Amino acid sequence: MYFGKQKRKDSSGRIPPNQNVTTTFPVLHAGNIPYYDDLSKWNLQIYGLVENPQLLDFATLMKLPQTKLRNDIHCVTGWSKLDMGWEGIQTAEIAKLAGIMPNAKFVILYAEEGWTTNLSIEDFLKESSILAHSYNDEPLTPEHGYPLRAVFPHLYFWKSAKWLRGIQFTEHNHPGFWERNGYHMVGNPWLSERFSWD
Ligand SMILES: Nc1nc2c(c(=O)[nH]1)N[C@H]1C(S)=C(S)[C@@H](COP(=O)(O)O)O[C@H]1N2
Ligand SMILES: [Mo]
Repeated sequence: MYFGKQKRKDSSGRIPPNQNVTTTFPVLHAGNIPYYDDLSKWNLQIYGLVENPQLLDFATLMKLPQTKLRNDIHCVTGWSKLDMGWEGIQTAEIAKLAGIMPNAKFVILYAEEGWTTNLSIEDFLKESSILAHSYNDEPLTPEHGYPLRAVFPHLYFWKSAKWLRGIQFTEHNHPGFWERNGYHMVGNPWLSERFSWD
């Protein structure tokens, strides 16, 4: 059972401005897709303004409370995809584990190959925000972020880091890979926050 919106035929009110619904699952990223023979060398680092920094291996991560969420995502290039089923760890669980300090206001996500993105602590901690290992009841495929990706359905999909390896809590807002190249620091699709000048 996925929590969240029921699958609905009627998509009215679900499509932000200048977006079109696709039934495919496009693949978009900069750089190379990582392939892992096994996950023994994989870990997720949680650090910065936290009481208890973490270095989690995949097995430990899988022992944290698991949640299934259904949501819609919106890519800045103009496609939206409805009713995506994700399973993983809600970001609130990560916060609970690490103990976020009061002066932590922003988050930097680190992916393989040094790719980064940034968002506010409020956006990171939304109930719909999830660190997903599975999509529609199957482990993520390599091109969609195996073994772990972030999903922030309320922000343009570029904030949803694939191949996630690090989460850093910071006081200030540091632009990530696309944000340094002119993409919006927040990226709310309902406000068409595509570029920093929008
Ligand atoms: N690590 C990493 N994550 C990334 C990107 C990237 O280049 N590297 N691109 C983002 C962008 S621009 C989009 S639209 C989505 C695409 O996810 P998908 O390929 O699963 O559709 O991943 C996001 N996450
Ligand atoms: Mo994107």
